[in-house]
Amino acid sequence: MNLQEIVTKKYNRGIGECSDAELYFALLDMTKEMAAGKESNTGKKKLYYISAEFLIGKLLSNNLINLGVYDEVKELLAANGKDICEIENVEPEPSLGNGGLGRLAACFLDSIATLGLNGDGVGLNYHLGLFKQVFENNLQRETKNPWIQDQSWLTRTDKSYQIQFGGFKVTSRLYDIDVTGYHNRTNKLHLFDIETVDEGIVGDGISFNKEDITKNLTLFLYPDDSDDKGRLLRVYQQYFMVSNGARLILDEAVERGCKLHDLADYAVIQINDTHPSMVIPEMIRLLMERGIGMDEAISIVSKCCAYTNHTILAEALEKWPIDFLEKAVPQLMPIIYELHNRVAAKYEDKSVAIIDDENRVHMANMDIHYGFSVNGVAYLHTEILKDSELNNFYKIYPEKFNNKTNGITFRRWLLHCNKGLSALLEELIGEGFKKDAMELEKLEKFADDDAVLERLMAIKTENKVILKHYLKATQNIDIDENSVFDIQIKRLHEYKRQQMNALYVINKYFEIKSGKKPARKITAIFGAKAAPAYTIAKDIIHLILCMQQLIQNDPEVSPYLQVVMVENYNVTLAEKLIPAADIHEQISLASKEASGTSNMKFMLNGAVAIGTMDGANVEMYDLVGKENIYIFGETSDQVIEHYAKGDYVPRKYYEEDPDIKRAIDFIVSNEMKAIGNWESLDRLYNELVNKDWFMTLPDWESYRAKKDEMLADYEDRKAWTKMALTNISKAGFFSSDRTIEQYNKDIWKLD
Ligand code: 26W
Repeated sequence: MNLQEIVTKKYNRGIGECSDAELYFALLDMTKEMAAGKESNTGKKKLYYISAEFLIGKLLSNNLINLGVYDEVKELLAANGKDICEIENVEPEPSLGNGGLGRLAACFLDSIATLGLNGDGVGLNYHLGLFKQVFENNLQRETKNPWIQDQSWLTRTDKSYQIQFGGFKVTSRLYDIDVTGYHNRTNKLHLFDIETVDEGIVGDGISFNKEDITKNLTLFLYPDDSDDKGRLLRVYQQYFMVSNGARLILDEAVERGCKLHDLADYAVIQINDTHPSMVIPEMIRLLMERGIGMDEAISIVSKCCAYTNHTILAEALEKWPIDFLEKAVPQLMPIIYELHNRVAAKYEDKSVAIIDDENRVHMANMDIHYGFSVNGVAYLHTEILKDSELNNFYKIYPEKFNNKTNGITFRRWLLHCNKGLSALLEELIGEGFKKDAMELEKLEKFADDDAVLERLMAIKTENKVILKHYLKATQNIDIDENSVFDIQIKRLHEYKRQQMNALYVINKYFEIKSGKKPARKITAIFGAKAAPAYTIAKDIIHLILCMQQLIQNDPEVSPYLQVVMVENYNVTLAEKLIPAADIHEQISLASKEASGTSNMKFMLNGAVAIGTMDGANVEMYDLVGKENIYIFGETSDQVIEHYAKGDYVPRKYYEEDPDIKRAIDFIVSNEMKAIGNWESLDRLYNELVNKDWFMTLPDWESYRAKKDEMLADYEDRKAWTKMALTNISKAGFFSSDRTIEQYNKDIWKLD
């Protein structure tokens, strides 16, 4: 049925007489119906991408684009006096992810379907998602983020399993979301849930009884893991996810004619970080339940499972205490012991053991021994894994290690979020780039075409105005489109160094006060959520929000500098912020950011990066050349050496560089203490002067100099726009279609 028919049937009215919400639900029905009509689930071998996060973003526009009807629907709505953008605003954003890892999973699903590959996602249906961030008194507060409505993208299926935990059982229910490929097939995102989940147990903010598993299991993504109860709940969630996933995989394989002995010909499982690692022992257990011997079960599963590592931060590599596993999933322990014993019998080296001397199970170690592939997510990251973090494993299994540099889907991060730029590109280089991203290189021949540069500039300004109106309407923030937009959006983490950017802002504040005014107003925009128990990260948010208030109220400074921290940064906001950026900040401490993916989105949208030689910035640098990116700071080798020698002393920088001292002292100044929380500001001050684990201070001077250089260069508007054009033209490599082709060729080998 077309939209008109659906609207008539559903509401017995014309399109023009419907509310935006009614039209959204009608479009939801239409899209689901169209998606159902597409090919899916063909091929003998199937990929299962198991992930605790799928940060899918709003789906309406993207589905309309991928189904090839966006323009048609937009025009039909317009002819009836309706604005498709207003209808998009009605859609709640599913908050099923946290950061890059979850968004990557969503981009991958889009590319898998677009390339026509047989592969589905498997995850959990968190009712309240990741928390919603609200600011109060310049502090982050967490509240729940309900997103599921009576009518939604979720389709209830009749799949249901009994999942056994230590001492009790739960019944699962599978919900599916269609994943529409761009002008191609439809795959599925399978989200498991339990029917006894009870949103009513949530009290203030995001507090709830963490021990009431049958009621809380699928309430939140990453419930606060600062205490044992929260961590134990995560084990329950992870097991629930993988046990359901493994059963689904077996059921589907058998349906396709698999005899279980040949499971590896029917299924390949990509383990997205360690959160789904229990799928290995669980799959072994299920195969044994079905009559396969231990040796063979281990061998089969080892041929099915591949592991992706997304971090080298030791604290993010999960290690579950045996006590937790004994309590939550006792049936897995005999298998985990067996897997451990086999490794221990072969390798004396304790660093490759599965169970350590403190009785903790190292999930990544299990993945590496009992999977056939281990990949990092950018060239540098994989090199660091091989050379240092996982070197002992690399020496045992060199053939398992491979790199798959991350990518992003251009459907969402260009066609959907930047319609002006997409239209210009189509006019200049044809439509080919939509399917073959490398065709963007054709743009390079316009690098000296003044008319094209003018139009690129105009599109950027238009996007800045769109952002301005959006922030005004949604957060009551006023920004000036004639200022330079300098944007840093990502999870709040010390290694990403939002604090360094904040110190730059403080320094600029002092410069302006002393009469050294920038050529043009700078708008420093931040967006970030801090994990609820990550105190210093919350302190950094507090600092930024206090600076925002302080500068806004200072008539001497506010004409030249503005700080904006957007509330509840999410995919929807990213879609507005990225097309509007002039400068993007990719300033992690070299060696710490596995890849980064916002860097790719900004590049594609014609922003210029300031960054360290870290993650995918390294490949970006290789692609655009040193003239088109602003690189500063120590190299990963230098940083790794500091850690090895333990020779970094922040206080030395604080005492020797008067600008650094002035900026850090300002954190605890009377001006700041008049508006801020003393405890938080003092803690952050002490952290920077005495610890600074992620080495902000050594890079600070080169960062300041590089950004000043960049801001000066911005004033040559033509030369700057030429840089933007080059960035766009070289962004093709970062299409997730390329990434997925590589996964398929090297790891999945789907037919
Ligand atoms: C302990 C549980 C845990 C640990 C870390 C949950 C979630 C995380 C992160 C949010 C994981 C994450 O998002 N990593 C990011 O993955 C991206 C995709 O590969 C990379 O681009 C980023 O560099 C990496 O930080």
